Amino acid sequence: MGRTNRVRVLFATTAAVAGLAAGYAVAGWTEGFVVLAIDALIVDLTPARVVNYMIEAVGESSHGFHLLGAVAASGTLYASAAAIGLVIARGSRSTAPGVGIGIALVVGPTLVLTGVVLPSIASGLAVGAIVTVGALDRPDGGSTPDGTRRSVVGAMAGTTAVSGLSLLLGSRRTRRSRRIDESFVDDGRTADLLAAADETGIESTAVAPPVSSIDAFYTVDITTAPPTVDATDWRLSIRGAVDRPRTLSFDGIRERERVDRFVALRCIGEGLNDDKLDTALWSGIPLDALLDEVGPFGEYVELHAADGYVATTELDAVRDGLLVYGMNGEILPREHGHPLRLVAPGTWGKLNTKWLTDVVVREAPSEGYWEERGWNSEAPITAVAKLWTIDRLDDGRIEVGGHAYAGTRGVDRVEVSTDGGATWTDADLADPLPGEDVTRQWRYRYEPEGTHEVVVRTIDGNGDRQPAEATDSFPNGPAGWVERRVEP
Ligand SMILES: Nc1nc2c(c(=O)[nH]1)N[C@H]1C(S)=C(S)[C@@H](COP(=O)(O)O)O[C@H]1N2
Ligand SMILES: [Mo]
Repeated sequence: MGRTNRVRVLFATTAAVAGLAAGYAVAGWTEGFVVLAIDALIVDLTPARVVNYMIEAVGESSHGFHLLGAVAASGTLYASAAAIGLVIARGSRSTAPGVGIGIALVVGPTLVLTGVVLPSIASGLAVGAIVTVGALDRPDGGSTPDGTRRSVVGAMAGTTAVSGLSLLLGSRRTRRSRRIDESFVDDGRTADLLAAADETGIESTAVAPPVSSIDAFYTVDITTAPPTVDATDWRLSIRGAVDRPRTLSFDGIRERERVDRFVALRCIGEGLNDDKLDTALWSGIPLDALLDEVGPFGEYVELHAADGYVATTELDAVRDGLLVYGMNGEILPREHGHPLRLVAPGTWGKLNTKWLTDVVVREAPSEGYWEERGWNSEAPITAVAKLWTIDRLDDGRIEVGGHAYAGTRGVDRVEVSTDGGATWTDADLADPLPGEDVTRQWRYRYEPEGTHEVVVRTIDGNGDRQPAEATDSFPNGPAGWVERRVEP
């Protein structure tokens, strides 16, 4: 590479870093940040086979891979814009046209990708600034190699300093975007329900509480950052194959009589003993009542969301669902679907659409995000006893424990074997939580003898024992008995 080219690459790279930093400073970790917009595009365009493989092989951390791709793609975009600007600026008498083109090539695509004005302009100006510094350095116009080095180093040092500040501003912006200026108006009912739920808890220092805190509750998203939806502008539209389509506002929904219900969510793509299974107290309004008002004449439903997600199933599968705006007595947090999500007992997590915008009734079945990728939305929830904790007690005994779950069939018993499945004993169970689709804590204490295999299985409310046959999570959810080796 010639010296001029090398200098150009250095300036272009610096400009890209400056542009991304400026965008992050203004947008924070939201969909207004170009990296996350490109990331969402990558997720959208990734073939189903790859998405399924990543979920099974890598799990949630698979977000890291496409995020890396998104950083590379947005960096390349900004660096190319800067390089083109630089070439034009250096080739003409005035730097203005080159700088202008560099800015335009950043602002235009960023605006198209994110749809948000301010971060786009901030990125454009940052790239423009570096292009200006680069353009003022002209090898043919009297700049010495030393002068060039000084301006490259200056641009890089300046960018590093500004990037540090951007990190700070961006993370403050992220925090602000997570805070929701809505209070959950409650009459103390949720607090009473949560206190009563706490009472059902099993005596153990290791087993997770019966109701998961908002922070402990798992999240699964198709995008890397949850969308920011302002409840004031947001509307829920119920339309399609219905006699009287309706649009509801957030206030309109909150004026209706509220229902509070404990419901568990579990991700169909989780590993057998993973912890993408949690129960919370959800507050909202019954979907059924709204359906009666609109008069559906189709049997299928599409649930559309603000992040581009669509879930599809038979209407009857979600009819018992709640449209919720409250979680554990608080306003539904952004990562769990603010302002409104569906929580439908008896369904896998993926139908429980967050950031819900449209309920579209259909006369024929259609395919949503996961259905297009081969996952079965009608698969019954598989039964599971999770073996989450192996706790050594002070008296030398071992306590194993976890949560058991079988969808709306409920959990009647949990059986434990400490000899690899040869003999079985009943585990202690927590009192059941109120609710028809909830998890149940279990624990078992015993005197260990040497290295041994602990196996657990549940028996559901119908008296059916969890099948032993192991299957992958794709496409019907994970099955089989959880087994863990315990060292003395
Ligand atoms: N809009 C939207 N809704 C969504 C998802 C999503 O990516 N976007 N993920 C689904 C999946 S796969 C699961 S398991 C649950 C998880 O809900 P949680 O993140 O609140 O635990 O949300 C479902 N609803
Ligand atoms: Mo999921």
